[in-house]
Amino acid sequence: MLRYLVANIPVMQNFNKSRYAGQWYAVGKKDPDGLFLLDNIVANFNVDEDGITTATARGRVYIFKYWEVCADMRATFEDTSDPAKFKMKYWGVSALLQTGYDDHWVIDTDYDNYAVHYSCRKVHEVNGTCADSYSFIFSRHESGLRLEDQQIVSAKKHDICLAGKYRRVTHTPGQC
Ligand code: ODT
Repeated sequence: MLRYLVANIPVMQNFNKSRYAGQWYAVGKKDPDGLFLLDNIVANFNVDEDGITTATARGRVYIFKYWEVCADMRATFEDTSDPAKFKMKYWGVSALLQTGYDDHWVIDTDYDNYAVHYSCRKVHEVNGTCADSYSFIFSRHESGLRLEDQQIVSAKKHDICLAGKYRRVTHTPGQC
């Protein structure tokens, strides 16, 4: 199996979106082309009683390359035939922020400590690999991943062909 084809990327089996709900701190990020969220990124994933999934996120961004603001983002999630693969429509509370419609795939999570997210924005038509991806490593803990989760997360980064491409996402109290 050619893992580097977007269609073959392994995602979380038997994903349970209700258990994924709640607050997540981004602790690592592989940026897409034209990066948006820089640091202090915290996301809240919500599933209501009808199964409707929404999220909010906050993080530090630069607008027009030099103007630093804390972005308040909103998103709605559409289910697909695979429970770990969503389509995410997102927009900013302020109109100056990014809007978009991205894949939101859950590669792996234990729900209580870590989650590995992946999104491919553009698939190469010729060879099926990803031409523009981004990925978040989320932790339930602001302090980062527990030692025992770091190995699992490293293996998953390798599985999605993004090992070595992540940067650390810092959290500075009071910044956002
Ligand atoms: O930062 C970039 O460079 C690309 C990222 C663009 C997407 C930002 C939009 C966030 C919208 C709010 C949704 C957050 C969802 C979080 C979900 C789950 C947390 C585990």
